[in-house]
Amino acid sequence: MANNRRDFFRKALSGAGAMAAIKGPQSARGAAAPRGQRNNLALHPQMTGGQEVGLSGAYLPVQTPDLPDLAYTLDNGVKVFHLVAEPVKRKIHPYKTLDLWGYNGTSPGPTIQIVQGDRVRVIFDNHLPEPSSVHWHGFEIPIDMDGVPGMPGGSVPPGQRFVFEFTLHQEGTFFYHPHMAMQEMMGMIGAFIIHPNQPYEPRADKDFAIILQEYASLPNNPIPNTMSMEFNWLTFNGKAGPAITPLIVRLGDRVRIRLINLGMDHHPIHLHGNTFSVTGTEGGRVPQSAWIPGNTVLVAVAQARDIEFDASYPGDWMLHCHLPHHMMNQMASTVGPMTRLGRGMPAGLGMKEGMGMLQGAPGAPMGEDYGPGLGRSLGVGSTNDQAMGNTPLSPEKAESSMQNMPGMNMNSDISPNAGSVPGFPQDAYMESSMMEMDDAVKKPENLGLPPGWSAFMQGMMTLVRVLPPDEYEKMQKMIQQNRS
Ligand SMILES: [Cu+2]
Repeated sequence: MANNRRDFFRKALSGAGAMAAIKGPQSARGAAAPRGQRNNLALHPQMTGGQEVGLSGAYLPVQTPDLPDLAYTLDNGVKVFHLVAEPVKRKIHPYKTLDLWGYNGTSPGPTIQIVQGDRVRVIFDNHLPEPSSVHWHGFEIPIDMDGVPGMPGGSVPPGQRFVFEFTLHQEGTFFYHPHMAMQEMMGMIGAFIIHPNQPYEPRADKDFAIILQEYASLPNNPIPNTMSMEFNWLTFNGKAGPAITPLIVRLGDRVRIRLINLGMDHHPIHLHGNTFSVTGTEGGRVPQSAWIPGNTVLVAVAQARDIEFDASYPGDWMLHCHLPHHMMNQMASTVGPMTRLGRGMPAGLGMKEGMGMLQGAPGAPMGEDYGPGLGRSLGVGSTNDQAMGNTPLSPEKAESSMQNMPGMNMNSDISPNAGSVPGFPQDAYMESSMMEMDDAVKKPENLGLPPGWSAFMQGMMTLVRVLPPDEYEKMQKMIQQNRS
């Protein structure tokens, strides 16, 4: 049914009908929502680069790469949003689709954008099979609108509706999520941007939002293990590198990136080749006198951090979490027969071993006794009895997929006795994660990157592409064509 609805809206959005269905000022932003999404198309006041204005007129809309905005209607000056919690399939990578929970057909949920001082009504429908809620993280609103269990709207039964309404006097980078921890780990979060009614100085030309998430999902299993303490898929806006759409900016632009974290880990987000200032937190704008320069900002769980910089240096600059395990995809134990012999091993261990706490248990900790199961499960379900490998591909397929990759050719770059060297493989992930997939992630935003680039982008990793004006204009044209 969801698919039918999506098809309907996709068709509708290609014509003029959809525009009439959504009230509010029109802008070029109307074409910017990803294709194939539901009616999340939001319209923003007309804006142009370099102008960031508050209530007096237009504002610079935040772009949330790979995610749509949530549309609103106006009811006597109140901005009315309709938020639906529901199960969602999310293709986080060309070769990995997860069964997540999210909102309005996407996970993370769509971005909500309003202006400081707005009165907002959110009609919340729970289409999940268990109670859910919406908590407005950081909002200074009446406690009966806080969306926590015990309060109205804090535990909305399946199939039920609750209507939130409040006036927002704050500005900054906020987010919404259920006040149910395991639902958060199934993907349920969305960005909530409150634009200031007096523009920030200096004004930004580009404004992006990125939500940081993590999932534990072994090969061939689409359902994240929300009890895991070890995550092997790390995402920006619900995509893992190289599937994350790069941030496209024009040389000379002032760029703001809003980073939002809701998961089990903290993420030190690092930008190459540029020094930025931390200009905002989950509490709003930081006064300029308190800005901190840096190239890495730690975004702790439940925090937001805004960074800003002038894009003065042309090039494709990496933006990524610097935790080594967060720059990888499909991480799995790289020791023992689970990886090397192709037949796999049972991965399920009991609570003690599965959580990585051996506490004097007999056997070889990283060998066949425990290696494959460490940190992966609670010893329930099929992983307990079935042998499973760590790689989605056979060694032969993995090898052929990277035959032409410099540094990744098994025949020339891996020593013949590699399989018998303890600890192998480490950076030669030739049987699992590191594969060239340029064609699978082809889109205008990736044009001009060197062949094989996709093999080196994994986990929480993307590019800030600082393009000279002529290249920038060309790419924007192609992006628009691709969307229309
Ligand atoms: Cu990280």
